[in-house]
Amino acid sequence: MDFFDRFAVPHPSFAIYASMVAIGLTTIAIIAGLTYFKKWGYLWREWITTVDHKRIGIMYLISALVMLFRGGVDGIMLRAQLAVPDNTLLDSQHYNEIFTTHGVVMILFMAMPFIMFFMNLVVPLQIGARDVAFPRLNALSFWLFFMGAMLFNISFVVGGSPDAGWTSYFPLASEEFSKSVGTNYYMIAIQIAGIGTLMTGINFITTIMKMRAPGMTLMKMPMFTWSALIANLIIVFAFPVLTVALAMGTMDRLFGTHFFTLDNGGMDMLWANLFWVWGHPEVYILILPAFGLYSEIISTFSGRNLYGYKSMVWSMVLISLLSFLVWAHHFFTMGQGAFTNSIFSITTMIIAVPTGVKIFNWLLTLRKGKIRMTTPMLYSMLFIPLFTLGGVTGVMLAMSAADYQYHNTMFLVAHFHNVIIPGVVFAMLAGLTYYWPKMFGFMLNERLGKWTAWLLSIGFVLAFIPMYITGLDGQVRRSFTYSESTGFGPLNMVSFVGAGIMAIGFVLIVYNIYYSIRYASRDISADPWDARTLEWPTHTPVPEYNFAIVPEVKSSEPFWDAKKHDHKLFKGEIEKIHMPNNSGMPFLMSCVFFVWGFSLIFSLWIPAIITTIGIFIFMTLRSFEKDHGRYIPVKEIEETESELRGA
Ligand code: HEM
Ligand SMILES: [Cu+2]
Repeated sequence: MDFFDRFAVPHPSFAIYASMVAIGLTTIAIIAGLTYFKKWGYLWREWITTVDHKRIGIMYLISALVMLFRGGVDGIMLRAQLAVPDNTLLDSQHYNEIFTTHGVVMILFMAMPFIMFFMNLVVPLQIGARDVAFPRLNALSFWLFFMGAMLFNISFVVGGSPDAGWTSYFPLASEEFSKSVGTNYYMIAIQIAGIGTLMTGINFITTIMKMRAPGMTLMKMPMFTWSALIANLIIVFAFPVLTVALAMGTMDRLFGTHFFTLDNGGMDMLWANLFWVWGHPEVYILILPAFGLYSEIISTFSGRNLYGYKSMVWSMVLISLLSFLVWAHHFFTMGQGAFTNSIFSITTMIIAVPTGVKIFNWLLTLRKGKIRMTTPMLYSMLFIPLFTLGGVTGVMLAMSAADYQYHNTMFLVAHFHNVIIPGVVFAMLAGLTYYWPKMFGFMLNERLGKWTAWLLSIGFVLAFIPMYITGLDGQVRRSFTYSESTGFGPLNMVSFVGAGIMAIGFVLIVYNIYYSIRYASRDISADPWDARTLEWPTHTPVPEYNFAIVPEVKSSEPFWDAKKHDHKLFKGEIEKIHMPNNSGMPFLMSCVFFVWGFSLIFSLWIPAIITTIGIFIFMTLRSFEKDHGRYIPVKEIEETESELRGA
């Protein structure tokens, strides 16, 4: 019995049991459906074993959308609990668990895969490449991310959720104060997903440096590719820190080491430092690709090239360097002294300068543009003022002396949602609408899309602006309730209504997908937006090999030049194309990682040792494997091409 006790939920409630039943029923329904429609083979051949960057991208997208809803439900529950004073909907333990999983899911399992989706889908196409540098590694990255996400998501029904915040500060996160296995899930699930991310970083840096089409010098790369390159450089410098911190945290929890404890030579501030040396750059890994997307969208729908290309690039380079020099602004009040605080105050504020440069470049692009107000453009227009507000409150937080007032209040919660929702989430939805026709051959409905953009914006303002006020008045974050006498009640009710409006917006996205699948015209060209870069002259759907003939590039907007000046993008003859073979190994190896992670979380040592050996066996097998891919013959390419042209 003792053995099974560990898997039980330590602090159960009706909602958790209901979720268990729902998860069980959904799983059975999916398995039954796949069996009934005989789709197992298709799923295995076309998706699970795929090494095609476009399909891997779509799998990232599906994961991100599912996680958006998981994290969103968490967010609504938090707001519902705070809607009225002295509410008893959730108790303190559940509130702790929910803000922790909300934060982790939103940042690591929703926003990250969304960014990975865009990088996978867009970068190879934009640089005129046929694939990424290491296609099989790319599949392994995805499956490791996926298994990490799944492992994290079963925590609340098997053994208990983490409850020490998404920052998991020690000593709170130590064995002593977080007794359930929840924080083990945090340490190990993020570890597995993080290894995948690190490999993506290496893969895409190599891809962008080595596989650009002839003529595409660095300073002729499209802006999204630039942003992806810089984000991946940040990944390669930041993620190893996370890997090490999580490994140390795991050892503290499982093996009784004392890296982060308060006795035996441990140092809790070491965790805070390591966490934020990764954590601050992490938010730039999210925001820079978002900036890249906005740049593509704003120049396309303004009908002109991006203003200040070079300053756009240099501002991103500068932001990436500065992102590593500001981490201590996350603990101004933890006693590091006035001099240290001043230094980090200043470095933080300097980031506003390159960011401001970008905002002005977008505005100047718009100024002389012929604007087409499509859904992606509407998101971009809403982004500029809303994001600027978030930037301004960021500078307020950067003043270390003033931070003693804001610290750990709702002001901070308002600030970072203010940056991340208009900055990152809007960019993702804009980019999703923009690239949807390239992926699936039909457009999302524009009317529903614009409704969504407005609902999300209005909901956002109602949900988060009141938090600035209650925060300045002293409402603390991560607290499950407050008393009537504080007077925070009415503003929190407004917040709850705003969160509800946002929820309607998110549901509308799903409805839009459903509606467009049913009713949207399939008769669209490969270039429905009249766009400017190399992803658009490809056929829709994009064939496996992307480009039958590799394009030749003369500027950062080769497709636009080709359309306006009658340049020929694709010169030369079709030749046989080398492509990698599918492989089940990345998936199977990731499954072993999943079991390995699960065993460690529950201290099941024998399976942990067996799976560790298993992982090394997979690596050994791979290194002896002789698979050199295959060639697609010219005849097959010609057939595919003429079929796609005809369609
Ligand atoms: C959809 C609407 C959303 C709502 C209603 C919402 C609501 C909340 C609330 C009420 C809290 C504060 C809990 C507390 O401190 O008492 C919170 C924390 C947080 N949220 Fe959101 N959120 C939303 C979207 C997002 C998104 C899109 C992200 C990131 C991509 C995000 C990331 C976070 C993080 C990192 C925390 C901090 C968790 C912690 O304190 O450990 N949220 N959210
Ligand atoms: Cu920071």
